[in-house]
Amino acid sequence: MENSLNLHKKIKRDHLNIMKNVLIIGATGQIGSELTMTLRREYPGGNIVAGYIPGAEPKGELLESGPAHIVDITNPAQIAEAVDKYNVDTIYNLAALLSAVAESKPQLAWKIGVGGLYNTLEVAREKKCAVFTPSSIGSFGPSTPHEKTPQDTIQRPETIYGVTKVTGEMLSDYYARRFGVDTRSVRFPGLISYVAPPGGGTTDYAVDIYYSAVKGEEFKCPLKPGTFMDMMYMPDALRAAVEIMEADPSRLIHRNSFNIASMSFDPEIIFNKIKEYCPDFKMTFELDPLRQAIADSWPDSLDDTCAREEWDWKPEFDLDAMTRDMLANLRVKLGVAEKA
Ligand code: AKB
Repeated sequence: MENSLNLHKKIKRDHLNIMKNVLIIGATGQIGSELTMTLRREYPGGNIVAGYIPGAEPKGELLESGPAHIVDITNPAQIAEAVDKYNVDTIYNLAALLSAVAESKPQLAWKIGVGGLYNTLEVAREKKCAVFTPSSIGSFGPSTPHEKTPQDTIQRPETIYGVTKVTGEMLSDYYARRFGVDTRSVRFPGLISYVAPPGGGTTDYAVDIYYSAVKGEEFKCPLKPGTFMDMMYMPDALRAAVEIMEADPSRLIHRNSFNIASMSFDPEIIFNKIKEYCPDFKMTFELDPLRQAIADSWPDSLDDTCAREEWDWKPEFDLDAMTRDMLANLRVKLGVAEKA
């Protein structure tokens, strides 16, 4: 298991001389802010454009290390303008409302998740771009087999987030079949990172718990013991997003969207793991009924055999490696010294 700082060395280096011009829509969000920097390291000769909406402007390194352009995904002209200006060949579409927040704004969730994807695919069709749009464990529902959920199975989610994700998978496959647009995707588990906060997901607790541990605060867990979900450390998720877009297309039987997995745990398992390194850490339960209902409807764990077979997907981080890296990096970020 490796330190996340080595991430950029770990993505397959046989693609070093690939020249890519990439537009990241939603570049200042939880995934986008790190993916944009990863892509700038991966494709140093290309235009790696941070697409953002007013009010969520890129700052610091993200702003200084490459071009940025206003791209509201609900405005197709803005997507087309950025693609033309920077000669973009690949679009990473990361615009979405996460599962819990989407339930309070279902119309907006659809407008961004499905309307925005349609706009992106239409620009991609006209201008011949490849498109990555993440799906999620949220694309499954209560009638899906919950353990080792297969790649191809029942997808009848009961959240608006899940409905937009399944629609997105199908629309992306349609554009690949019907128009030859190179659409590819992975189903992300809950993503854990010390860089940018998630904001509005069902799996957010697995990030918040590390902040509480480092700050020396008691953690109030919104989900009950026994609530298992797939989770992944951000460096693995970023590598997956790059590797699927670089995969040999002749090997891909699936496109939208691949199950990927690295670890599955419930609140007590992650708490006990953190406690190994922070012995005074305490957790109580203060349930959030909305998040609990959503989590109960999602799989406990995914089977990612197809991703392993079709493009050699393999995670690097398990719960222990992630916990050590999260705690070390959060201590630096929050300026907290490790207890002797
Ligand atoms: C959420 O909880 O909504 C997301 C997801 C699993 O897609 N993190």
